[in-house]
Amino acid sequence: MSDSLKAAAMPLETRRQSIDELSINTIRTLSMDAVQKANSGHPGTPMALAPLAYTIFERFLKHNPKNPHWANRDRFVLSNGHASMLLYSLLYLTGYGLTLDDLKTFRQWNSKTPGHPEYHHTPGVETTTGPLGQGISNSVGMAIAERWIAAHFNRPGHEIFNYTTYAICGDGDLMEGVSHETAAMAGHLGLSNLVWMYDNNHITIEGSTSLAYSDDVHKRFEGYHWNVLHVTDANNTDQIAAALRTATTNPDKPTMIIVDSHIGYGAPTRQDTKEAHGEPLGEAEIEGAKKFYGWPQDAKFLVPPEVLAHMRKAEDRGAQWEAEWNTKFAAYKAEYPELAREWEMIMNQELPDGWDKDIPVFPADAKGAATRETSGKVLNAIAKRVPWLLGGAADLAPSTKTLIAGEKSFEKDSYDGRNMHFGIREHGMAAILNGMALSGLRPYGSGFLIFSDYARPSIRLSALMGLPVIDIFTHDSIGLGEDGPTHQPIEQFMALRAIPRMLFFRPADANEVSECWRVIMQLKKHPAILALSRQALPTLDRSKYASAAGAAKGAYVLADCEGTPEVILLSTGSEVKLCVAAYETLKSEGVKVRVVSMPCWEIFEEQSAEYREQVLPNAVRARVAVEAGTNLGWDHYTGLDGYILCRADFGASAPATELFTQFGFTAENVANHARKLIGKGK
Ligand SMILES: Cc1ncc(C[n+]2csc(CCOP(=O)(O)OP(=O)(O)O)c2C)c(N)n1
Repeated sequence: MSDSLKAAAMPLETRRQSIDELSINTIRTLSMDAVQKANSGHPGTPMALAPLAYTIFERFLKHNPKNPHWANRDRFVLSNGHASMLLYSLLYLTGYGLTLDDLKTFRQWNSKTPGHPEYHHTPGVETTTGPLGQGISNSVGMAIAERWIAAHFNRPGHEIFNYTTYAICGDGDLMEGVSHETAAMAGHLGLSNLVWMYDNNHITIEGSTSLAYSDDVHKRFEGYHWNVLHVTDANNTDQIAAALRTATTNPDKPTMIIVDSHIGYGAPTRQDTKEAHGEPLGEAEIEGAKKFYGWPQDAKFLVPPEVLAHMRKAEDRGAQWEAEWNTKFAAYKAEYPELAREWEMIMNQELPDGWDKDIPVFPADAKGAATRETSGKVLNAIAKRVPWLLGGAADLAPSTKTLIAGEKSFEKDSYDGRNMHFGIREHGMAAILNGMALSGLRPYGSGFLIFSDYARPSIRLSALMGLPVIDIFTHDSIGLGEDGPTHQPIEQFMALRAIPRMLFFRPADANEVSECWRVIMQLKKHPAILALSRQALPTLDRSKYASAAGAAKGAYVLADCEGTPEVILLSTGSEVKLCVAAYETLKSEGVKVRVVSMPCWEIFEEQSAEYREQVLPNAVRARVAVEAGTNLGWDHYTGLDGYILCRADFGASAPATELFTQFGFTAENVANHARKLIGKGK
């Protein structure tokens, strides 16, 4: 039977429902049917939250389904991403280009409706969610971005940017630590453009939340300086709308709306049970729920035509909003052409002409400087020309050298500031950076490399989403010295290199820092990590050794011999200088030796086979890799015949020079291993 025939055959009860009720029940039943067909997924939460999500989309969200990228759209984030069918149903019904067939192929190979919402994959999905706590934390970054964009671009009489970010979350989101970090920041910053709606259903996977959770959410958010509202019945759309109205007119605080709901609402035996969370309901429960909703019990994927017609009006509203905005933007552009051009560059991921003009070239210097120091200089040189490059540190800016000179702090009373203060919240920082990057900005965060572990879940998502976030991690090895093994990264290089699509940079000297930044700024679909030294590193004499421009290829021959080398020394970051010193010794002994600096493995792997063969000739099997981190992975370059001079165990507390000596990171040791490999060992 066609949908319209089915709709015509709907029971009287169904037809008497208001268009709101019909629409809500359509969202519910589509979600139930899709999960059942996939035999996998989470039906209970879409059933419970359909009235909430419907009210947002129908009455509050300013969006344009025909252009999911419209600049001034409100953002909607489903942080409890397991309830993805709620979002897909809404995206289909409001006209984002999803089809009913897409809903019927929920969770299947190549479908537009994967298990959890994926950014870039499904039009209208603003961020990838599923790892609980991330979506709401991204929403804080989105709200921060809007505040900055509004402060930077709006002019008297030209309020070009004024959007709101809405996020729905569940118990899991609020239990996760990252939500505490980012909610605290949102409250501190007074982000009145942010609304979270908490699905207070008292159920998680193991059962009642009372097993593990007794936070007073109201007090918790009041304590963060949020405005807290309560909706006592998730089915009461008037109550929901009233709360949203209050939330969106609040002048100076983010709003948390606690919504009391019933998971699996309407299922005869599964409502309010843990089974409603993550199991298909089964045919009998579905029929019972449909009966409860006054829905034809045997209909599957039924969309009453009047519901589709009603909800697709979102397209007309959206087109009109965007057209009005385009008119406003045109007037703005006429008056402020340079600012308008800036915005267009942001939208197109372009960089201003001459953005890299001031990137310094550092003169050779045996004493040199820490790469964190030179990075600070390069960052400042770029920031002057790229206004939307902004960021900060997790309370470590004096160490990470990430302050932009002459710029204000981003604070409640100065949203145009570019120096951000994330507090001691690495995870929250990384999640916020993702939200900012999703809003078009080029955000950077910084901290000690060891604490990348604290930020890792969000860093991983930046890679999965292909966001050009920049993470500046300093104190990148045992070279940080006396703080000891708690602070000395060992496995972090490899752990970060292991993240697909992540580009991990570890420059060897000041000029490699410049070149790495030059590459990083041009990235559009990859996040980057810059691992930088605390300790000074010599600035190599580039008239003697190869140009640092080679860093753009990920790895390059830094120092070479005539003809084919007998042995190759490979290294990154602070250990390159040891290889260069060993090279000089070996060369003076008549050994044919090459040094390869490898600031970014991932980029090197992208080079042509010819280039890689030029740098690391297959025939040269005597290779010594030197890196003050774990050995795991280096055998990819050293092969079975090479030697890996690494530190696979934890570090220790002592001055850096002592640690390097004790752990064998000396030029002499490098040279010895090289000699041994070519049978010239002493
Ligand atoms: C970081 C993280 N840990 C664990 C999970 C697995 N998981 C998915 S849903 C869920 C329970 C969430 O409960 P709640 O937020 O109350 O969702 P509801 O049951 O209301 O749908 C868990 C533990 C996850 N997705 N992310």
